[in-house]
Amino acid sequence: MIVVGQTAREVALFCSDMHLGDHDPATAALFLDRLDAQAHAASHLFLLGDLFEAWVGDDQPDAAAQQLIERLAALAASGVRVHAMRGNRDFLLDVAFPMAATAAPRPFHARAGAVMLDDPCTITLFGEPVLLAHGDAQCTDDLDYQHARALARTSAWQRDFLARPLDERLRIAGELRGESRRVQAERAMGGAEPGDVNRQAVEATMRAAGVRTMVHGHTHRPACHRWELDGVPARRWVLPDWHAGSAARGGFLRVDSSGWSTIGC
Ligand SMILES: [Mn+2]
Repeated sequence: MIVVGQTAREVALFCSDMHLGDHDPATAALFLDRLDAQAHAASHLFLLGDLFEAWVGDDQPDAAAQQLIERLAALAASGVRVHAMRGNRDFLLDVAFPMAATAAPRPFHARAGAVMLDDPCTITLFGEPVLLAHGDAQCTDDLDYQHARALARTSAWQRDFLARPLDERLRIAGELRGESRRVQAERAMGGAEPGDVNRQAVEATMRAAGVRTMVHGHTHRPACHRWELDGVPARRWVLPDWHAGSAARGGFLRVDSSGWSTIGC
């Protein structure tokens, strides 16, 4: 169990959905700049999925990814405890290749000095159990997505995919992204909102974990929702996604001994 707050000086920073990659150097620069400004004061950093726009395996060739990995490794070396969770776009992050270790790329966690987190997982934050998740597993209204997610999380699917040459994996991922953009465009043109979490799925996940506070990303709808779960006050913090530009967005959730706060980009 990860415990933050054993001393009053500890500080946890949460973020997600940076979607970094060579397609968008401005957002990579924005995130790395804001990370530099905040992380030096943190004892624990939690990256809750979709760090990367696409991830075909730990040999993903993006220079932006390499920059983030180097920055995380430097933070880890300076004493910040770095944790990373897989999202729906980078669900192959730190997944072992089905080949001899000498032929496989060096795993993400070893390069970044990070500890990988299960989705969901519970940590203790200043004495309170808090559930961390990416958030896509709770979007249960989208049955097509949940079916695809379940398939791509099987070890058989992952072994088959990672056994393919890098060029082929990149080509397949490009085709899948095209498909995702097409579906998003169709949804947008139909006026429908992008998917959000399902309330019953959130409550079931929180009940199973025995928590009254949850932190997740994925939906790109930053907020702190407060309600009563089984008669007890509950909170659900949703992290923002990151995007550079004239209406730049992004930000961190910061927790220290004095409480919870958001830091915009
Ligand atoms: Mn996501």
